[in-house]
Amino acid sequence: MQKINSFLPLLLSIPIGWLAQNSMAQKSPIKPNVVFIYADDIGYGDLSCNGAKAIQTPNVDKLASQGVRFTNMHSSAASCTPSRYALLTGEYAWRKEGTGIAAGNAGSIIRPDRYTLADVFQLSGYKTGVVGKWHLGLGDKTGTQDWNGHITPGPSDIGFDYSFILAATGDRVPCVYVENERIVDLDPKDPVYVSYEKNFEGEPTGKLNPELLKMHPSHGHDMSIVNGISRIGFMKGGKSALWIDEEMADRITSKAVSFLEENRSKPFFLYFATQDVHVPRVPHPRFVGKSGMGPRGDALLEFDWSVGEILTTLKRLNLDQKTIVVLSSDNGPVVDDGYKDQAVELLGNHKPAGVYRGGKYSSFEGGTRVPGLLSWPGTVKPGVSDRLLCQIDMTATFAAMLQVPIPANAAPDSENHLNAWLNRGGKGREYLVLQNVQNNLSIEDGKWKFIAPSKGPAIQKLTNTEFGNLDKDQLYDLITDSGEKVNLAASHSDQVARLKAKLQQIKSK
Ligand code: NG6
Ligand code: CA
Repeated sequence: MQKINSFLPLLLSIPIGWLAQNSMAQKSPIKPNVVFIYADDIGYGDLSCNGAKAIQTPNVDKLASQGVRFTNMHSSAASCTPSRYALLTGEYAWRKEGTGIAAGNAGSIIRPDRYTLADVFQLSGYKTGVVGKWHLGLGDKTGTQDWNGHITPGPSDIGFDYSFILAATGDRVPCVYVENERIVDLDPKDPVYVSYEKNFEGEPTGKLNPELLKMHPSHGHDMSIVNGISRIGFMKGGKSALWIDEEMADRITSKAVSFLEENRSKPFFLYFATQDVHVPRVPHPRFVGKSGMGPRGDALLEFDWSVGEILTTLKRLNLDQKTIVVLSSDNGPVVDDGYKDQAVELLGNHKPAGVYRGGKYSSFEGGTRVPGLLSWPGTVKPGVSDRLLCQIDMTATFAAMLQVPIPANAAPDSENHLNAWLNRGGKGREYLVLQNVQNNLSIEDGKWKFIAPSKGPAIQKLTNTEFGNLDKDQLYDLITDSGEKVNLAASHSDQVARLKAKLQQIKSK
């Protein structure tokens, strides 16, 4: 209620004409449930529905065959925090300071006054929940949170009725679950302390105590040790609350399933963000060795299992025809992201980004062209769609579906592409701006992709990732050269000039 009140002035600023026109369009919108499954670091080519041969993802494939498989779906950025920021706010993250990869003790990046994707649903009478990886900061200010109390602001201030989250990532402290903004299973006599500056006296680290590790870092990740794995950042205490990586998929999937069960009789929106297949990749023993590709492949099987649990639950609750399931990933794939988990050695011929160049962190397509699936059995026609789509549009698209106006100045970069998302016509996006990990921008427009010149490094040696940076203009024809191998900037200066100007105009909007 408080939230509705806080948006009233904004809603009142919507022109009367708009309201009249749109309320006449359809009196009461249908309110399907929406489950958004957001994978972490899963590449376009990691799923068998997208052509992977070395790995089989039957549950994801089932979702693909009962719905629409998008071949040109993008995350807004090639890393996690900016993609999630854009997903929830409908604003390109490069417009906003402080939206780079967040530390585990970052303060809330999306402040309570922001209108979000979750608000679209909550203000339409949905029950809203987020389960899994958050990585958008918690609490008021970086480094000042009291982790032992109510860590606020948090998801409940930006539209989520329920939350069960990892504050940041699996490889960052604090390694605890946070439910409705309080650490789960915390013993008040053993409080949690977190620092991203210095270690706590007497606490072992991966750097100084490698003998305590069951998985060793390949780069970074050599600070506090939790469950035999050293992480980014230092923490102390909270022994009874520390997560066990091997149980994480079970734990968050069962929370997601409970959310579906508890809200079966009202419309709900569930944002289910898996930790798979981000590092550290430590799947449950029942998946270990099953892919033949080591922990990264096994974590892909675990992800597929989680998807299966969601689909089975919807079916069991008789909700499958009433529920839209969307599946995507926050950025492209990376093989060695900081732990010696044999991902490189056991990769074989598998191509995590499929035919695309680059991967996580990159301006090339591998950075942001990610899996995209949507199913709504009985309503959405199954098929394959090559429309240019982006997760940033979910706010405007679902607002259109629910016929709710978006407050003035909210979700400035989010576009309504409901027809394309529901596979009933619609052209999709005309253009899309993307950012790599150094915030270098590129723009896709029809068949063209222009990557702005950058003095940033071409390659990150540690992860063996191409960033897509070059100190000259880059122009690729994505239809004839989806692998972005031939830079056409010199021979197509007209297109370069046009896209440069367009990018400039969007930036100054
Ligand atoms: C990097 C980490 C990487 C991963 C990434 C964030 C090091 C050396 N590398 O800084 O392991 O955590 O941040 O990934 O620390 S993301 O998917 O959440 O954006
Ligand atoms: Ca990620």
